[in-house]
Amino acid sequence: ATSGTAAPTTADSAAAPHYLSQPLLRGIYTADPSAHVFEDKIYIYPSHDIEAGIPENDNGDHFAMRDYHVLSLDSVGGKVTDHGVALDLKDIPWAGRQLWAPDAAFKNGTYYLYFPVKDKQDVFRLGVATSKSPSGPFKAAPQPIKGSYSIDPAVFTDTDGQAYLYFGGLWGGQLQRWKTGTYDPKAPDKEPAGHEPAVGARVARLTPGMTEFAGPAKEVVILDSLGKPLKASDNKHRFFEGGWLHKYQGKYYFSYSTGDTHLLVYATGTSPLGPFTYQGVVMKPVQGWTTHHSIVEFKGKWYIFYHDTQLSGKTWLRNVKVTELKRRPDGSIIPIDPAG
Ligand code: FUB
Repeated sequence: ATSGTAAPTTADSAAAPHYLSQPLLRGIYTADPSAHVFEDKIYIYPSHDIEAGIPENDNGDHFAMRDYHVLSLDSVGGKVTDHGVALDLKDIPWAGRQLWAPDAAFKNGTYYLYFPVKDKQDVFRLGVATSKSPSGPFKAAPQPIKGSYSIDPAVFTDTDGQAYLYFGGLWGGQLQRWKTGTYDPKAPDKEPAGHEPAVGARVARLTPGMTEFAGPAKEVVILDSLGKPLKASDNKHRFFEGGWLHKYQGKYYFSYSTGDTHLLVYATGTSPLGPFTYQGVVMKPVQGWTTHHSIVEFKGKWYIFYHDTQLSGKTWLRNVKVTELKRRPDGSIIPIDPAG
């Protein structure tokens, strides 16, 4: 089902010969999978890709998604359940167009869905919606989160209970237009000149109520091995979009897409607010322009959820996948070759 409130459907992915490299779902196109363990299952919060008939461009206008479906897995390798429409564009009072990559969190009996969508002035903002169930349906707050902008929200809740919202994406994600802290519609569509500092993702602490920023968002700084902030020209290492934070053995791992160089990479630090020092590649290029990922621990193993375009061959009709994430004894991530 692609619209309306679909009844849950299941696909027996266990039947696929190479589960860990096959699309998790075939009935609809899904991308940008944010995975979390809730109620002893893996819940995936993906984008729901559709053929909108809009010509392809670098601003991503053809990614004109209109709703979200939540997926769940009892086990990695088991059945994938599509819980149907969890939130529809028409039910978000302030939204204009383009429901892009969401994420979710849980606190005190409530599930929170964070999502980017362009407002009626065509500026990306982040919204929040709530539900008593991890699969929704979610009810959107009447206004975007104050102080939020750009795309790709990702929530990390630290062991002390403090939640952080990471966000931002270049080019069509509009992050380069927020250099001064206010939206500059005349700023370039792409990036600053190469000698200028790279544009960083943003991070904000969430209030205990989870629906607001506790203070202004700050830039996530990525340093090179000499301790210098990355430059905009360093497009094999600099942040582009799709940030994700996980903690492993007390260290904070900030991973992200490099966009036009098609990599997933990571940097580590001692605080969730950064700075982070660049470490290496998480995943080599997939089929498609780029991928978007999440990293989650489930029953003693670590997994990376990501997408490619295996089912359609079109960059805007993607399918989510999962594979195991392996590390060396020092905690460093062993790069994954999705073709290998
Ligand atoms: O799905 C739309 C956009 O494509 C996401 O927000 C980006 O991360 C990229 O995957």
